[in-house]
Amino acid sequence: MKRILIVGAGGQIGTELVPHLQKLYGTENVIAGEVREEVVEKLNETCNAVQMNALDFESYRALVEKLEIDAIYNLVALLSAKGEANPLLAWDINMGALMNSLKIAKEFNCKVFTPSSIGAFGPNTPHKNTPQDTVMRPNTIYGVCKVSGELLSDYFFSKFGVDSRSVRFPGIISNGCLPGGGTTDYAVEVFYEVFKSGKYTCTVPHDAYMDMLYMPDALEATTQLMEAPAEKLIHRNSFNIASMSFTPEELFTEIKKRIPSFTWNYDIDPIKAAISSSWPDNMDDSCARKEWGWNPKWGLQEMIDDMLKACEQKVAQGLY
Ligand code: AKB
Repeated sequence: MKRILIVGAGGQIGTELVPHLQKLYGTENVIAGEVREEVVEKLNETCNAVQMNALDFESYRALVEKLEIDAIYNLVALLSAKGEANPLLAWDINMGALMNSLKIAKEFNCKVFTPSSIGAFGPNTPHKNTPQDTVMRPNTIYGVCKVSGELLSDYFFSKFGVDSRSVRFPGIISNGCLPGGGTTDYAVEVFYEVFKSGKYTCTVPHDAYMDMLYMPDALEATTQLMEAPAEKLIHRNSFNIASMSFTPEELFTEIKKRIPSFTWNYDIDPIKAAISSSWPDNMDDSCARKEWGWNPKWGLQEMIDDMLKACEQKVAQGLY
């Protein structure tokens, strides 16, 4: 990979993937594409950013041609809870951006990375040690898009030879940019609220057990998979990856051990409750380990310590 375009670069993953890729491939070779003008301005302070709309095929295609892009990271998506509020829009955005990315990649021989998610699984999926290949009947539009996206990406590989790759991300915990509209967002928001108000109201049930992942491992997974030798990949779209699983109650209890004054309560959002109960408890990630060496470094305890340190500073600086 020499020239990389990150599409949807201003979101939770993109904000941290941009500097990660800059370190690996050189600042001048990483271009951050983003639709929101004010976010493009902010991105421009630290990288080459361009205003683009992934749903506008002709202008997206022209940009890839002009910049001689050879790898696309397509991060455009409405997340699970937001998707349920507007399912038809979620389909148009999530699938429209992916289809355009794949068509353009086919024409210009680009590699493509697209995140899938634990949201690709559904209520009938085995929840414990969820296998790589298993029942996938999600009942959210976000999940329907993720399964469709996995199949479409595999199809573009087998039919047209597009080098498409993907991981099924758990809920990602990070301190660069807040997520928005996801079911797992609580596990990020709480770290800021600890320092802002000392209390947190959680909209996900206390016992909703879900896979989670710390951002440094998410970034490592992305670049490790993209650099993996093609002949080693039996699966492509998409790999289970896992490092830790917990419930809200477990997370908050661990935080309280460090900040004894912290308190929390619950005000359950029924949509998030239904979504979280349909997702795996913990995925079997042995295929990712075998095929491209997935080996996460961050567990629950280290992640909490690191998040508390970072979020305390951000709140003190008035950044959140
Ligand atoms: C969401 O909660 O929608 C996302 C995800 C797990 O894909 N964070």
